[in-house]
Amino acid sequence: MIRSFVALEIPGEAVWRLEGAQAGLPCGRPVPSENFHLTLAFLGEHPRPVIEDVHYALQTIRAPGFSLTLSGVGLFGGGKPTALYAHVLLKPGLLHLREKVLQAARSAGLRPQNERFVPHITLARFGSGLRGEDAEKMHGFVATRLDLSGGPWPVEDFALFRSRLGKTASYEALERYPLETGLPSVAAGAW
Ligand code: 3AM
Repeated sequence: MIRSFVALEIPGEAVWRLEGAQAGLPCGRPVPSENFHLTLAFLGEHPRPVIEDVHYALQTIRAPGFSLTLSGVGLFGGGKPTALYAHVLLKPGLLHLREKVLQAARSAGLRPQNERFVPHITLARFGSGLRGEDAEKMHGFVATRLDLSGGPWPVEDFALFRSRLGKTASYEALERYPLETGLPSVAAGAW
């Protein structure tokens, strides 16, 4: 069985900014920078032939490249925060690619979750959730990171990842798929 997800890899300069944003984390487990990614769709655990079908469907995706822009940080989990993340601006190209990826997964027989898309890069995890003083400290920390910004950085491909769970999860890009990066053609009458 292969546990997998489809995601964007994070440009080097953005990784550097995100590492900076993790500095001084008051509690929780920071995500190692080699694990930074932006999830487009979590696929779950499936036998290899199913993942191969997903791969063939992902190969057929034709979608334009776009850019990645960091915009502040946030917490998942409401009153008991479970994760700290860097927020990424939701651009039309990113949303379009996500829709295409979900369609590809469905065409291979999967039923990926389709909850509201909050584009993000997870920076730290807090297990079952922070409470009391730890939660307060984390809210204070977030307040000092709201001005996190960076980019736009070009996104030229996306990838199918294998996830191996353990004390620290390890992610391996199984395949990469290019986005269309040609300059947009000038529309007729745009002169
Ligand atoms: O991009 P992030 O870090 O938010 O939380 C997991 C990680 O998301 C998520 O898939 C990404 C790569 O592991 N994930 C793990 N199990 C999941 C599940 N059962 C899940 N997302 C939804 N449902």
